[in-house]
Amino acid sequence: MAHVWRGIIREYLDRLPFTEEDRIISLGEGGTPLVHAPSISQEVGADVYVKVEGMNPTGSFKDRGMTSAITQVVKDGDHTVVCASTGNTSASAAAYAAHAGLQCVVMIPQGKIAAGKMAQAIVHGARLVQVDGNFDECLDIVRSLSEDYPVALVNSVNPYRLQGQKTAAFEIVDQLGDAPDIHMLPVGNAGNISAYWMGFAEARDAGGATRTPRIWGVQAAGAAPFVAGHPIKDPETVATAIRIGKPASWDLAIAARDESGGWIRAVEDAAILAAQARLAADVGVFVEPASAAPIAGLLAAAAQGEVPQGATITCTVTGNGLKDTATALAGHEVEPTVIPVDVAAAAKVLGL
Ligand code: AN7
Repeated sequence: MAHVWRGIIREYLDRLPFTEEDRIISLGEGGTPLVHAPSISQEVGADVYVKVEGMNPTGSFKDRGMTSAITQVVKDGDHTVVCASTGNTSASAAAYAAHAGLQCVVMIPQGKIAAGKMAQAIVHGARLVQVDGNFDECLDIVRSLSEDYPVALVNSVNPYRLQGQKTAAFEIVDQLGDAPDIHMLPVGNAGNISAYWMGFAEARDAGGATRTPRIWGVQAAGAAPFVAGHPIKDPETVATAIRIGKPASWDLAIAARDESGGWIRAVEDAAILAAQARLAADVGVFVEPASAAPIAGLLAAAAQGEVPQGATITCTVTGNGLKDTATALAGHEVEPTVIPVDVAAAAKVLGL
């Protein structure tokens, strides 16, 4: 019988803080493809794969952390969850809360989240509050709310989020048969880089992997606190998902960078958009802008001769391009040709 994927908690139950007795809140997340990228591999002189996290139920990697966070909320008997979000966390929290029968409150920076993500929060029935401020300020509000009121915080400062998200590293080890030489991913609030490092380290300690990869994190130039070495006040980037200036998991991300022998660098918005187009055209994977940052960072590192030749490099592409079609189409002339219902006219317009 074909193996049917049962979601990350059931698949990795022995490596997560849950048991068979728990009521597991799952939408079947995880089990995402690791897709080889031949033309990018050739350009950089390494074997490059993308871990396509946009294939998750709500279209981003957040679902891995949300199945575990919401499962714990249910276990604790709480009824309302709250989060701040640049869009994907709110979409995921709204969906998992709906599935569990919980209330969900989301705080988003006004005017700065992609339309698809906004639609998800709305259709899943979340109480949407727009804040005249940025993500960092939204996070300050929900942290205080969760301290003073009976609402459970499901941002990645909730340790159950990182527990779920670390399973992506387990999958990469399972898919490759060992850890890669280098793992790359975008860095915003820095939960995911922390979770991957935990996952790769656990995979090595448990014997599934013989080593840990170097972690190369990539930020947008206008929102690069790790590159600056301190929080920044007014982050700005076309990649709204990572428009974050004061990452919550600061120390864990620095540890991931340094213990792995890696780095965190920045790329310009233009390079992010070019990498997004390249992934769509060359690999057949449509990602949102933030997710293209690691590819832009990889191409930049290769141009400077810093990619070890023949290395195996995995890149997490974190979210689905369908969430933000406006940004993807902004540089395109969209002028569909209209023809009558006629084969000859179709052949003519196609130059056949
Ligand atoms: C597509 O949804 O912070 O460094 O509120 O949506 O773990 O924050 C999203 C982050 C990368 C950065 N790629 O991950 C939110 C939010 C995409 C994202 C990141 C996000 P972290």
